[in-house]
Amino acid sequence: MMNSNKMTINLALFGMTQSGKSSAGNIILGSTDFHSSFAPCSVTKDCSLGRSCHFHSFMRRGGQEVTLQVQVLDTPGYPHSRLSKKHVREEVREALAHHFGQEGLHLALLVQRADVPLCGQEESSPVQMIQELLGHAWMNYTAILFTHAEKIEEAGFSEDEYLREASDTLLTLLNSIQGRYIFQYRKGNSLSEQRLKILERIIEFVKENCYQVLTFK
Ligand SMILES: Nc1nc2c(ncn2[C@@H]2O[C@H](COP(=O)(O)OP(=O)(O)O)[C@@H](O)[C@H]2O)c(=O)[nH]1
Ligand SMILES: [Mg+2]
Repeated sequence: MMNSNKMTINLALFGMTQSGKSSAGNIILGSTDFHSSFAPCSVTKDCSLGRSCHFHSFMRRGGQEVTLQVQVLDTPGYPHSRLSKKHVREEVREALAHHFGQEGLHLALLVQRADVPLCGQEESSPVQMIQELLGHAWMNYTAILFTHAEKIEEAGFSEDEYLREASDTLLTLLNSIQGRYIFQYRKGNSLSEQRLKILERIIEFVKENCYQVLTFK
């Protein structure tokens, strides 16, 4: 949503349980709104919306400084250890309609652990959940956020080498989403530096998409 000098970017997080969705949401928002912890099973059953503070003069548009606010929808992991696919899908569908029904969604982030190879496109993949919820235009509104990216460095790979040697499933997916990906490192950089780098990439994708949104009834 955009009025003269304020812009709200709406994001939704998808991915498997323990992929780092809530933690990524907290980094993006600069908050601890979402509960994030190690757990041997799926904990989150409900969607929840978090809002960032206003970032003044974060970007310029049409010669004007724009104040940016980011809204992030955190969702239950899928596959879920307690809830059926149908249950999770309907929960997320309602939340998307409730929070972004009119304003629209700018970007869905598929949160994927960098140290867990993405394998075949099975029935139970979070990618399929995104396709079912976003519809045929999903490819234009999806990016991958790789968490645990520090493991890539620890293994002595560069980002490019990692992507070159990635599974065919991942390469095909990246190809369909026009190479939109972000690496999230938990090392060295302060949280605000991490947030800035991730936000800059997100804005880049949203701009490339001409600020278009996907609306939900
Ligand atoms: N080392 C590392 N740990 C992470 C990263 N992202 C998340 N975690 C940890 O992984 C666990 C699960 O994260 P959480 O955000 O709750 O996952 P969710 O189930 O997808 O919401 C937590 O203990 C996080 O601290 C990351 O990039 N690197
Ligand atoms: Mg979570």
